Amino acid sequence: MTNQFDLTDDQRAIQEMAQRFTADAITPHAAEWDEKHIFPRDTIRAAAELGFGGIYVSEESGGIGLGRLEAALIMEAMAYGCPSTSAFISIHNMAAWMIDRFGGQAVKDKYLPSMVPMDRIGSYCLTEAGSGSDAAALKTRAVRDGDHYVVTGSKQFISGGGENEIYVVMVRTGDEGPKGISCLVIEKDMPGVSFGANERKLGWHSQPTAQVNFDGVRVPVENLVGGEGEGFRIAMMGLDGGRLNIGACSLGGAQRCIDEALTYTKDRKQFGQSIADFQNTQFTLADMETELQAARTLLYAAAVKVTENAPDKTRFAAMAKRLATDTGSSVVDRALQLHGGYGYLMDYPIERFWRDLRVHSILEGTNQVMRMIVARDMLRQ
Ligand code: FAD
Ligand code: 2MC
Repeated sequence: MTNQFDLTDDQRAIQEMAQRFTADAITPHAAEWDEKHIFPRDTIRAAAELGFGGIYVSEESGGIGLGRLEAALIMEAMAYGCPSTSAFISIHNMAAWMIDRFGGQAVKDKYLPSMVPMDRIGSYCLTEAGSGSDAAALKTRAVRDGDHYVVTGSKQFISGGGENEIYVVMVRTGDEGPKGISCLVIEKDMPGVSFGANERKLGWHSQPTAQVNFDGVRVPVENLVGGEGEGFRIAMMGLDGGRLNIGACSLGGAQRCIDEALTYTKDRKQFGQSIADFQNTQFTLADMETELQAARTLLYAAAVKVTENAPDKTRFAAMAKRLATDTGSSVVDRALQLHGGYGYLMDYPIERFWRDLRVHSILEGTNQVMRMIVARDMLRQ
């Protein structure tokens, strides 16, 4: 990786620590996790020992209190080994941050001491079967009953569903639309919580995805994060950071595939020469590198804006997520082409990255929704 974007010494040290952790604890196992659908809880806990379970959770709450560029560097580094595991850790960070940033002291004390070390892992629950892109149309209902909310409804496609202990759930406490939505922390073991089957997916095999159901679940009022009606804004602010991290996971995966393609094309011989000697190969590699560096530069710039709470941070996070995930997938696709038939085999890692990165253009807001966010903001001015 040559683009260092004027990183500080501390940022480089964090990046190098995450790269070393990836080389030792992620890369050697990622193919097996993918093939056998292994959820690597021990490796995830080991990541938390480095502080990666509370990257932008404040130090007062036990996190390491870093900014969003540092988080992106960590996610990018871990995705070099396994984009699915890196993204899973990112989602936990988003959930923990929402509790830390918007929760009262009681809810923070109850959950963050076990979430930061990832003894208890967090899921983020916004999507429902009938409301994906149109997230503000969600129907899961929470009705106040004394000092509890009674929650009924169902969340679809939840990363970590059935495995994770903590669910940060967007529920309807008021009228239709975004202003009727609140954010509640619900535990796996609360009576009335149940899970659908683990979804069978194209990629992201190192983590489960499942429906999460709530049937009259009694949740203490102290588990409310932020005020009633503030849940949608909190969910969107969580996603400003989550989208950066998903983009960073695409950058890391694509970088790995560029490095694999460099090695392979120098080694592979056809027509009596290395395929790296064909100008088509060289031009392809040059475009892959150029486009990835451009996407990386935008993503790092967007991360700084989210850290600084800049007024245009949401637009930049959306632009960066769109560009990094589309570019990442396109780079990996070209790396696969350069591997010829071997790229299609599980003997090489490329096909796994191709499958894992594909979903990044869909989740945490589809890339069409990202364009919608950008254009709306442009037209508002
Ligand atoms: P839809 O909203 O039905 O979209 C279908 C198509 O229509 C898309 O191409 C979309 O871009 C397009 N479209 C929709 N509206 C518009 C519009 N206004 N203009 C133009 N095009 C439009 N959600 C969670 O809350 N938590 C999770 O942990 C989570 N993890 C996930 C893990 C996986 C593996 C997957 C696949 C999804 C996950 N999701 C999660 C859900 C994910 O965020 C949604 O799938 C995504 O937001 C899209 O919603 P949808 O699937 O309902 O598609
Ligand atoms: N930060 C702060 N506030 C925000 C915000 C942000 N990033 N985005 C929106 N808001 C506010 C907004 O300002 C408005 O408040 P007010 O009326 O006071 O001004 C309110 O929220 C409603 O916003 P919109 O009017 O823009 O709401 P709308 O319903 O039109 O749609 C849209 C918003 C489409 C951007 C949103 O529904 C969306 O992001 N959809 C995609 C869903 C998504 O990303 N799902 C991801 C699930 S998680 C996942 O996939 C994982 C893998 C974890």
